[in-house]
Amino acid sequence: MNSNPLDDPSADPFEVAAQAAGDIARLTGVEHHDIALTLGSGWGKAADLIGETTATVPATEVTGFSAPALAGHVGSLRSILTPTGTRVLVIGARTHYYENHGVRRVVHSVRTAAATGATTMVLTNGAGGIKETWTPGTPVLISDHINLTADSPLEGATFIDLTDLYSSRLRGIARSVDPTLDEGVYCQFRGPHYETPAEVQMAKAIGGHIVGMSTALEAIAARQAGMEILGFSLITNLAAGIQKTPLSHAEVIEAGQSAEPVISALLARVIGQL
Ligand code: 8IG
Repeated sequence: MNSNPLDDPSADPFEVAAQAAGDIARLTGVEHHDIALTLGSGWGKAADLIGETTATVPATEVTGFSAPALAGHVGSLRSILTPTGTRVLVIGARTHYYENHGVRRVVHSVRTAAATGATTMVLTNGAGGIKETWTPGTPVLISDHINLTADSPLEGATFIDLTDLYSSRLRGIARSVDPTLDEGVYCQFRGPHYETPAEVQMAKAIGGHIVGMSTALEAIAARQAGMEILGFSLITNLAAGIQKTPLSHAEVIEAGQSAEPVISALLARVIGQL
């Protein structure tokens, strides 16, 4: 296994991110990116619709990135030039908290994106829905989050305000593209097990609408880096106990695949407006 500099507790994670940004500049030939986009399950096709991919880099060639844990999660970084001349860094290599590599590795892609110059961070994921009106395949905006991991990417006495974390300005732009977009509060659970029905009821009682295993820790790191954040969940299943049948990973993948063309087109149109 390759060693990862982020596994050395004495390493400065921002220095590692700066090195990673240097790798990206060298390997893509692009010095500066404007927008970063993390593609979660179901959102992968968006990259092809945003613009012209001018470089694709295996994540394993960039300092601090981990090999992907899941088949179907593309482990690469792409530099895309949009028709309006915006540079988008597409991150197809998310490290999940449940992989147990520590929170520094979870947020490394976000810190790297900031170090490439990106000032907008678009985070997407596949997730479970608590609102019964959301059928599998529904894309929703993230309006806020509840971090149930009991962890933070911030180290030491770093007090960061999280008001309007999921930018109401950017949500407004997304809704101008699709006025039917609903929104909800995302609860990040640790995973990798799905919730029990009782945990889903807890999430609902404390104000959650979406349950997932990513994004919240990344959003905190993006805010720390000064980025403006837009978050999208693809509801691939109703959360446990909300739907009457057991959750299966295969069903989740299938719902993602059938929704992918529609939501990817939506995401590409939104990116075009940012
Ligand atoms: I896709 O129902 C997907 N990811 N925690 N719960 C959690 N994560 C998910 C779910 C879900 N569906």
